[in-house]
Amino acid sequence: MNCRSSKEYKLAVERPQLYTEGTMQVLLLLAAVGVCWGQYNPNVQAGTTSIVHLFEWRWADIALECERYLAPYGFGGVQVSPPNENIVITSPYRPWWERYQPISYKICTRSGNEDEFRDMVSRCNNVGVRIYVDAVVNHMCGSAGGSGTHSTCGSYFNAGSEDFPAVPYSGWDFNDGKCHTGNGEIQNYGDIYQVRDCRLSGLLDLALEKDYVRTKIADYMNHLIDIGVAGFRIDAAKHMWPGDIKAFLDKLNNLNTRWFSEGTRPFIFQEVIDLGGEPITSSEYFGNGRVTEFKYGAKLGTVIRKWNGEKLSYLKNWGEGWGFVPSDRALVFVDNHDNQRGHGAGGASILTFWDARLYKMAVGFMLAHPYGFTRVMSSYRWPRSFVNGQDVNDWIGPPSYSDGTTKPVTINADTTCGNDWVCEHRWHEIRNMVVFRNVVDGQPFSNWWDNGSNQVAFGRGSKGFIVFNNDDWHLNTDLQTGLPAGTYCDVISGDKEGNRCTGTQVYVSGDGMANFQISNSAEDPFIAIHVGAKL
Ligand code: AAO
Repeated sequence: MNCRSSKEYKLAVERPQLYTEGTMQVLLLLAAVGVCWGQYNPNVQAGTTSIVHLFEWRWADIALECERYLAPYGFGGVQVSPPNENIVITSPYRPWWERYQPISYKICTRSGNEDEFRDMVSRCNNVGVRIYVDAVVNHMCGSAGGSGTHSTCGSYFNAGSEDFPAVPYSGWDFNDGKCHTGNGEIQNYGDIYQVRDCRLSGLLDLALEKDYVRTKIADYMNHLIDIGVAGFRIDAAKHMWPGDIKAFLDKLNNLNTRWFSEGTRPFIFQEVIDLGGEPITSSEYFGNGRVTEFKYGAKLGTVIRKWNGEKLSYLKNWGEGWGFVPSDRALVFVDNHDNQRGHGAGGASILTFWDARLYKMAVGFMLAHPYGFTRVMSSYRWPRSFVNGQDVNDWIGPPSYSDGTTKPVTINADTTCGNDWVCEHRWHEIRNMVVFRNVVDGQPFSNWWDNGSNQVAFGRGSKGFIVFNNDDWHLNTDLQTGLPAGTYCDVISGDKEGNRCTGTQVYVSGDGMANFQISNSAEDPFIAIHVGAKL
């Protein structure tokens, strides 16, 4: 998007004499509708509205997936795993979380090298699919990381002396002096100074108040921007002062004009876990970009599981009405790479691919509802093993060969993925709801209906309508859809292929009414119709 910088807006307010009346009006209008602040805009291509997290995928596979699947089905972009060099951990053997322990900012990981990364970014951008990088910049590796060249690119480091010559960072660049807990770790999330100045799980905490550190981080991010990425997830943002984040974001370049219009700012979404109950709130980070709304998946999971007396009918005021951050500040998701395996926060209510039936309903609800910018999770399978309610295999890394290299994502004849890649984004219910969201983009939330229990329905203006039956009895009811008369193909039970429907057909009469029947024992107890799947 082309838009004036916030600096210019500030100048216009402070020194209006510099601007003509017309320009002033445009600037004030842009500011009022909030589109002038580029970092909130996902920079997806017009007509696309969601991104997918291809957790631990290789760059070569992502490039192919952009071309063969994501672009054709209208996915706007991909969040990729951290691309910078990380520590190699062998006990346990190559856990996924080693990638959250940086050793340098060289583009060199199990997902691929810099050439492969560049190739992916170009090929995805060329088909209109954006790349978002998970930026791990709060810290380097853990204090117990040892010394040597056990890193994904072979760069030497010494965790004990805080020496990372491949950046370079030395002891001066870490926060040790600022942290006042006995062991240098965060011990109490109720203390905002500990959370920002001490070590998260023993990870060496960078001194982000130093201009040198900010510059090194900005150099890394600018390198990625110049390659063509569209934005960043800021890992562990809660553990950095909002002002320090702002300081390195202010040093970032505009996006590459090969794919983005002049003056486009990188999209920023910050990982701030705010479930309430801690002094640090996500609103402190709004000035920098969007934030991850963790309440979203935690609450939606509770409702769809019908825990704590929750019912789908309570979702009528879903969104800000549930105490979430403003919609235009939210990045939302049903589960993420942490809480799908008990890391991070969200708790037991989080729905994942392991609970496929409920999960599809949750993702369907998320993609139909207008709140927030949506991210779909795409996972790999691992052998879960619970001991006292804890998955002792929560560390297991991506499908890989015995030498630790990641297995490619193979595609089966039925379009699902092989090699233990789950590919939730290819489940036809989820993929079709990504399309649904694109079709209804910009349409208001409308025609809510509920039975006071767990049967609910709502529309998106005159473009789409969705009905859920999460009760233990049959649903059979006539509802106002808001859609033009005609025969629609339910995109949950099937697909529109040419002029026929492989699933249930829904007949909308001239007054917008339609009859819906959903068995409570259906594998997918929900129906979604939209004008793009009208026969
Ligand atoms: C690994 C080992 C550690 C070892 C360390 C260093 O597991 O034993 O000490 O290496 O050698 C990932 C893994 C970590 C891994 C790390 C580095 O998850 O296990 O450590 O890589 O390899 C906090 C942060 C949040 C973070 C989350 C995991 O605030 O930023 O922990 N997520 C990101 C990434 C994540 C990554 C990192 C950060 C580090 O997404 O993949 O870690 O780069 C409360 C706080 C939350 C806090 C949780 C942590 O949550 O509010 O902010 O998240 O605690 O448990 C209820 C509450 C909720 C509470 C929750 C849990 O739900 O309502 O507020 O309980 O208590």
